[in-house]
Amino acid sequence: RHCKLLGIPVQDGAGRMGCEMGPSALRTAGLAAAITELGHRVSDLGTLSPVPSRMLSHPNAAVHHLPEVAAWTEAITAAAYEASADGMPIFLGGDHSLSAGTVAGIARRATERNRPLFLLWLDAHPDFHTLETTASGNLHGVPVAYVTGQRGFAGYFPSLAATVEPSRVGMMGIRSVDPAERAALLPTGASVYDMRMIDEHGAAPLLSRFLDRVAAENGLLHLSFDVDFLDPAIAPAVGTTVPGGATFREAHLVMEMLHDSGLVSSLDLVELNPFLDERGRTATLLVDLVASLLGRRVMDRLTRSF
Ligand code: DIR
Ligand code: MN
Ligand code: MN
Ligand code: MN
Repeated sequence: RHCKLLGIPVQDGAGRMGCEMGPSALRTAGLAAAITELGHRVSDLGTLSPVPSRMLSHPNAAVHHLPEVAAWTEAITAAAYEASADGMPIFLGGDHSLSAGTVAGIARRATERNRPLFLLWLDAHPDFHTLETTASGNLHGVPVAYVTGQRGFAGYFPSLAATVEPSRVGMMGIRSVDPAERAALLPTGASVYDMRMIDEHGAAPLLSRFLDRVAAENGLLHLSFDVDFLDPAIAPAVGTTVPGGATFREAHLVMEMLHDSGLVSSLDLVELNPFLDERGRTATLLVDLVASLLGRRVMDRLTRSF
């Protein structure tokens, strides 16, 4: 594989500062070397810069940094489209508002290739607010609504060249959902695998079912990985920790299964806030999870059957 790293140091979509250091922390934790060791090629495309924004305000007074996030989204969409021409883009965040752009750019690419785009959202939150419903006003809470073409973004966020079919969205690790998000998500047909479902059934059968659908439709799969998918005990460096997240082994299993499927064609690593970390342990864990996604096994298996 040819992995292409692109730093996207946006932090205006989060409720506190620090995500702009995410790309640096991931590089410092050895992301490129970990990928190279697995026999893949790595190109570092560098880091996007903030772009000038125009005046923009929304009737929902809670919404903040709308001009900045809208301008970032436009620039990120173009960069993601470009990066997806070949190889596997890995977008280093930055807060989760960046996925409004990465998924939009990848969706345009998928449509041009006549491939359906599936989206796997690993997160404590569904990020399904619209500009009207967000109460925090933190725009990292809106990207899934935007890329699936929900109403209310026109005139604020860039218009989309292609949307993601909501029924092609899978979410795992969900455990903090606002009432407006729940109401809006229910009728969409998105597969929401919340923590209770992981407890009851295990992550593996839920993920298998989703991956079978991607394979059956010959789809492309974009993986969006929010640090708060993980339990805060193992991944403290995120501004919106929620107890009861994915364990170390659940997270690695998900990544290993994704590797075995061969379906993931692009990746976001988002919400890492190195200012909140304990000596880089969260960044290091993310690097190890990416290694699992790209073929490293924690336990090398002598046999696949038992
Ligand atoms: C919450 C938290 N639903 C909000 N969202 C977060 O602010 O809209 N997403 N933290 O990752
Ligand atoms: Mn500010
Ligand atoms: Mn998120
Ligand atoms: Mn989250």
